[in-house]
Amino acid sequence: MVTGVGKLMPQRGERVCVVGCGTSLFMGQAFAAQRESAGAGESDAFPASEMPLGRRYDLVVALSRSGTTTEVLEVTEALRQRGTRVLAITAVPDSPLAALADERIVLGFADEEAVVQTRFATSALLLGLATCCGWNVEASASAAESVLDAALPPELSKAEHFVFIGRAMAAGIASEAALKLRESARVWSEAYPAMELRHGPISALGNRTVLWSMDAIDPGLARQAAATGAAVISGGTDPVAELVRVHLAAGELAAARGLDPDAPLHLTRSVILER
Ligand code: F1P
Repeated sequence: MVTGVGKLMPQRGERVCVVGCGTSLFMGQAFAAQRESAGAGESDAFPASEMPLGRRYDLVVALSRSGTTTEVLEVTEALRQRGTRVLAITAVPDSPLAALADERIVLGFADEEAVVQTRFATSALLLGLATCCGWNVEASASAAESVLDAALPPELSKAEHFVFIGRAMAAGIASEAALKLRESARVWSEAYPAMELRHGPISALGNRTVLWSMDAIDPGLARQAAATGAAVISGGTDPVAELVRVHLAAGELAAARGLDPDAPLHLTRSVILER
C-alpha cells in the first residue's frame, strides 16, 4: 500500500506540471485538470518531448510506469540541470528515472506484465486525485467494481469507429480510452474535449460510430450525435470507473478480432530510443 506519500506529492498552491508519454501523458492531463478545478493550484501536463523548458514550476512530476522511457528521462535531466525539482512516479524502484529524480514514489504493486497499461495508469491517477484533489477513492473503487459486474453495451460489437469525449478530467481520460482501443484492438478511435466534437469531428460520425462520453454527456450534444446515426454511450459521475469499462471493452474487441489485448503490434512495454 502507498502510505505517507502525500508530503512528496504537489502541495496546495504550488505550480505543477506532469510530463509523460502515451498513457502516462493522458493520466497527467486528467490529474492536472482535476487539480486545477479543485482549486489546489495551477497545473499543466505536457508530452515529455514537448515540455517548454522556459516555464517555471515549483514541481514537475515525471510519470512513467517503466521508468525507462527516453523522452521522460531526457526532460527530467534537462529540468534538473535548470534547478527544477522533479518527482518521479514509477512502478520500478531501480529504474533510471527513479535514480535521476529528486524524489520518487514507487507503485510497485501496480506494475504489469502487459505492454498495455491499465492498473498502473488508474493507480497513479487515483494517487494524485486522492492526495491533491480530495477525491473519494473508495467511491471510485466501488463504481469500478459495479462496472466489472455489468454487461457491456451491445452496440460495441458492430461498431467500426469509436469517438471518446469528456470535459475537464474526463477529456484526458477520453484520450486514454481511445489509446486503449487502438493499442489493444487495432480499432479506429479518436478523442476530443466534448465541446470540440461539433467543430469538425462530428462530420466523421455515422451509423458505424460509437460516441462514448467518459462523463455524463450534454443532452444537446447527445441529440446531435444520435442524429448522425451514431450510437451514444454516456458515462456517469465517475470517469475513472468509465475508463475501467473501456478496459473491458478493449479486451472483448481484441478477442473478437483474434488479438492479444496485452501485446499490441509494433509496441514495446517501454519506448527506448537510440541516441
Ligand atoms: C509509456 C508508454 C505507454 C504505452 C506502452 C509503451 O510508458 O508509451 O503509454 O502504452 O506501454 O509505453 P511509461 O513511460 O509509462 O513506462
